[in-house]
Amino acid sequence: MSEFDLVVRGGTIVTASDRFRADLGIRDGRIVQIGHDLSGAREVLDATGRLVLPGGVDAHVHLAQPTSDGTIMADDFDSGTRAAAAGGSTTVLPFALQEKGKSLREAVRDYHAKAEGNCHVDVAFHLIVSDPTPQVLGQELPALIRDGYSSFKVFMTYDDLRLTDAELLDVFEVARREKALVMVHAEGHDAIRHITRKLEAAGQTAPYYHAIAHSEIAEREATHRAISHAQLVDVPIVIVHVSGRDPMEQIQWARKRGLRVHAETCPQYIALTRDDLKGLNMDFEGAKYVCSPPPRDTAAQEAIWEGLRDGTFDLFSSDHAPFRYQGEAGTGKDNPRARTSFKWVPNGIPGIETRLPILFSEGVSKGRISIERFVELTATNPAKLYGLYPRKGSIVVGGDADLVLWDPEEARTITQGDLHHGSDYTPYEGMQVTGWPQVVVLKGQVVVRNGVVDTDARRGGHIDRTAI
Ligand code: DUC
Ligand code: ZN
Ligand code: ZN
Repeated sequence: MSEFDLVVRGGTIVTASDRFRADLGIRDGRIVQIGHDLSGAREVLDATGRLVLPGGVDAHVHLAQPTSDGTIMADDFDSGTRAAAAGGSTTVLPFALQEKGKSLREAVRDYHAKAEGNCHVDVAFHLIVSDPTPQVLGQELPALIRDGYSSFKVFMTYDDLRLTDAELLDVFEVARREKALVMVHAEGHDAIRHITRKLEAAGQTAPYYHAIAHSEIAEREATHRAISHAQLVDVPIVIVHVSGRDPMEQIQWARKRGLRVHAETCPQYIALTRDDLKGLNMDFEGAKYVCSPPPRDTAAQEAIWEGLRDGTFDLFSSDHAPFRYQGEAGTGKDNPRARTSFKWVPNGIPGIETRLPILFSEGVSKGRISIERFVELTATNPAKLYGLYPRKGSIVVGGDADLVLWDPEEARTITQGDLHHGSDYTPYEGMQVTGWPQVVVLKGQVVVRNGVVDTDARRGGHIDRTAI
């Protein structure tokens, strides 16, 4: 009998703290040895000239999520997790969303049914709490947290999702008692609505004006308000999808006071600007870039890089929220109502497959961050923060053998035709990147080889966070 099922030989292993040459011995889906000249394997992967990274952990993705206006998300678990694998992520955390008036427990049950048997990588669900009724606060949420759904998102904007300040404080209290982590979408609803009304009155309804309505000031104000509420209750929070310097400064302010405030940013805030929402001469093509918060300007991008370097950010997630541009019968971004005002354009852009190549290329290849920091932001920290470490997020004996053999020299031009997601476009079309995942291993099994996904395999599944 072979000692190992798989040996990964001759690569440079990178973790959040170290970079070294070694072989990896894998048995029963786990790393069992890190050493030199390992032999006795059923299969050997030659990693010469490759970086061997922990599989990416994408802690913020939306798959098959219901929307209030009937727009259909472009990815279900099959296509979304296939795209994740192709882009080097072996664990993703999507959201089980409670629709207003409905049960949170039911939402989790439905979401499991959607995921079951359809995952190409491992998944763990965050919750979205949109209707904190006494039943949800008193029973469903505490019970779900104890069952391992230990992180949930709340919104400070959107008519169908937002919580009032009083409700935010109530859910923060539950999180503190049950030791859950709250992710906050911090944008001030009334400020956005106020600007939107003025823009619409002036006939400024093209997609570009989404970026004006969703002002960074509204993001800054809401970030501070969320932090203040969390301070009052004494609960840790994550401010998700931070877009620029103003909200970053609020997070730095909180940290200086010893508050437990974590922060996440995303590819769109280093690779896009609000000018992308202009499309071609302020036409509707700009809808392809509509997401919230929107990308800002080049100064904001520089601020984000500072935060990625200096530790302000813990997490670099995709915020993959995929819609088709041209969906059938009004189900895409380009639909008749969206043409009447930016406020009806479905919010979100695809990015699950391009997250790692964009940060690697713009960050590591261009010398802005180290490869160790890349691993920390994209795999280790998300695994630690969301209760998946050390099984996920690093390369350790006993951990899952989730690995990426990364070619740091591969030059690619990102283009829709090469991607695996369900959207009919990528906002990064034409972007040149250096560095791409070549082989991806999930629990000791090769799921991507030479960039080609084993589409039949579906070796992923839901991770029970109580069992880590
Ligand atoms: N928030 C997200 O996290 N993703 C997409 C849209 C949004 O508002
Ligand atoms: Zn959000
Ligand atoms: Zn999101």
